[in-house]
Amino acid sequence: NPATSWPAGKPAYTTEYTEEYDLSDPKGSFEKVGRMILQEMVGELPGLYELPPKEASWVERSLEYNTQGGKMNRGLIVVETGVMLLKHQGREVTNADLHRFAVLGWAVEYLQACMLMADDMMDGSVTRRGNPCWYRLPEVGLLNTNDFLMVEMYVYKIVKRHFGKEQIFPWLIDLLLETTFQTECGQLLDSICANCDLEELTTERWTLIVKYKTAFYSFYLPVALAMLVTGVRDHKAFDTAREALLLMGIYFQAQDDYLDAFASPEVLGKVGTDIQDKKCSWLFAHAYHEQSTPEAKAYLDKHYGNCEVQPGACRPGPLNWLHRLRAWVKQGVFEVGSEEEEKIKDVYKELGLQELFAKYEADVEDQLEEYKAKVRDADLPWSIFERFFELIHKRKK
Ligand code: GPP
Ligand code: MG
Ligand code: MG
Ligand code: MG
Repeated sequence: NPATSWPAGKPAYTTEYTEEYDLSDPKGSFEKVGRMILQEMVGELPGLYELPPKEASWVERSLEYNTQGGKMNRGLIVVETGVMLLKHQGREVTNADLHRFAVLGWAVEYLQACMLMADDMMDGSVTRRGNPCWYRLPEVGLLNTNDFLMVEMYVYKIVKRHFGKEQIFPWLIDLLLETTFQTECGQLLDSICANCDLEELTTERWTLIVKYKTAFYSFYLPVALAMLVTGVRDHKAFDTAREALLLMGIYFQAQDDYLDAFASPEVLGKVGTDIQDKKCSWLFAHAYHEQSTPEAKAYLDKHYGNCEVQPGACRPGPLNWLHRLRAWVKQGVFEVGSEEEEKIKDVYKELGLQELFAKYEADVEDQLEEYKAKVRDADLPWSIFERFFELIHKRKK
């Protein structure tokens, strides 16, 4: 591209992979590719972007902090899916194939990282992956906005570096852009809840929110990338995969909402904010609209999204409690939220939402079974969906 090939050395491509990708150590191999990508990306900054050492180190630290240390499910599933598809097509799986899948996996991980950096600021969250949220660090603050925008652009730089010379490049970019926009639509639906009446926070709205804010990028995207890069071109295959994956993605966010209230922050690596933030969560929508009693409704009307924040409680607040936060994270100790927040969790329990969730979970399992035949009919290996579901089914974090 004559418009962007400046300065000399740009664009830089990687097309050969000398390291061996060891499938018997899926996480270790995937992480290795992650290190390589991080070095490639940071390595360009002084030469191609004239960034002095301090700023280049800032970017490096931000990438380390925000893109590493997650469960990497989304990224790993690209590799697994790619392998299953090649085998299904009767093709050999080469070392280059594995690296290419992993690179796309990291593109998804970077996209996820930038979403979380933005989301934590919007949700006023405190911790992420067991550490303080990046924007909560005193030296970061609002600079987080630029940092997450940079991580977002790294998604495209990674894909360009490794796929820029290939025919499929525009399709990969299109899929990533489209998915990002879908996620932003979901985040809008999610955020506007703060300005809604509780009456409007229905289970229908919940489904719409989570389909867009979570399911497309977390479930459809990794599989669709692997499909594109292994040469799948049939519309029906993408449509069938999308349907089944959105079902799983919606269930995944139901779990996220459930864990927000009922999992311990030590295990989850983050402190729940949904009640305080007046989110249209799975729990709230069902508590208020499906299972409600007049007393429960009255309590929610009074306190949902409107809890008293205790001084020293693990909530957004003045920066001075950052020291305490760091200490808590170190010791694995978290204070609980306000009394009202805890009471709302009791209301959820009294309304039988834990049992209802178990029932919903069983329903999802049954519904997914119904996709088996459709998936085979679309000439896709069922193992992709089975494996993805196995990763998230009954998860505790
Ligand atoms: C998860 O919601 C949704 C996202 C991370 C998408 C964010 C989208 C943007 C366009 C920024 P959540 O707030 O329930 O996740 P968590 O519980 O992990 O904070
Ligand atoms: Mg959040
Ligand atoms: Mg959010
Ligand atoms: Mg959540």
